Amino acid sequence: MLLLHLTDVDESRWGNAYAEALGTYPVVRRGDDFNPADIEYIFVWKPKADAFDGLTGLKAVLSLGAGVDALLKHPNLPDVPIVRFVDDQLSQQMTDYVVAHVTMHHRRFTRFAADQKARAWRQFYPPISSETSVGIMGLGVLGQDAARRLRALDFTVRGWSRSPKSIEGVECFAGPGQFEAFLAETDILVDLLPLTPDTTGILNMETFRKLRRGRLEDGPVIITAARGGHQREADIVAALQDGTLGAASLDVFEVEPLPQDSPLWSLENCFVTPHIAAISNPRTGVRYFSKIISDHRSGKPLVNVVDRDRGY
Ligand code: NDP
Ligand code: OXD
Repeated sequence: MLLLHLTDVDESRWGNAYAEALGTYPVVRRGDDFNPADIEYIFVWKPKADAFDGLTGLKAVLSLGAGVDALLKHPNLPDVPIVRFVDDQLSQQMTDYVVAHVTMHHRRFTRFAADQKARAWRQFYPPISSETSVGIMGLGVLGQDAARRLRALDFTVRGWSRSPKSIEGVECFAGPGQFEAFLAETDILVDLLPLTPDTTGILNMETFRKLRRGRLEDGPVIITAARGGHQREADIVAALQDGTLGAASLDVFEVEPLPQDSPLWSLENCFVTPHIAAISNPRTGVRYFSKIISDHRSGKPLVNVVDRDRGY
């Protein structure tokens, strides 16, 4: 039996789609009449404190989110495998967001938008894409997809991960020891890391000061679309004001929704979007998790299982 436990999401839409996809395999929601001991799989997003109570027959937790940082902090998380969401459409959406913001910043849209508002005719020419380097923090499912598409647009692409990688056309760096070298020739920094103790607060003034200066007029750029816990927003504001950063695009924030009094809302060189870079799609999501359930029930191993020690 599959139990759905989704907060802030249209649970009935997912429930109906699961019922259709899983056929005779029962799907239940909170409030339905069922025996908790019969639940084999639970599909969650922002589970409440009692979400796992009585689930003595549980075989796996299925996470609607690709990021599992909040789930891993659940005080009653059972000791069963956690499967996270991995989906081509999710990757495509994220890459669409990254490409849109990289190309905007490369062509200095924040500067031209400000000039237009001021009716100022100020010509300047950005470097060509091949002379502009995009550094991607996180070379996992999302980071590698973004890297591929940025390469196709002729940007110089660099990437940083925990373990060493070899990706065609991408200069790869790994671990804390190579972080400075990775930053040193990066003009546009894209954050696609998971939130773990090691990555918390990594987007801070010290990091920004290590980015390459002189290639992009006005200074280097950051694009964050992973987790707000990575960023020190007071440092981002200061860096955008003192020129350490030329511009930023932020999709995630330390506190969401972004508080009304945040200075980020009104900085001319900052794009703010409300955590919309990529959203899990019920159609492809149900197809993905239904296959995982069916395969697992027929004896195949689970895929995309979270490593709890690594934290992602
Ligand atoms: P993956 O687990 O596939 O990839 C994570 C990458 O980060 C890996 O390359 C990993 O290195 C690297 N990494 C992890 N820790 C470190 C570290 N300490 N130092 C350097 N590199 C590190 O994740 P995804 O690509 O699927 O997703 C990334 C994140 O994006 C999610 O965790 C989620 O928080 C966020 N997200 C945001 C969305 C939004 O709408 N804003 C939507 C979907 C996801 P290695 O390869 O060596 O393991
Ligand atoms: C996710 C998200 O992790 O939507 O999937 O942020």
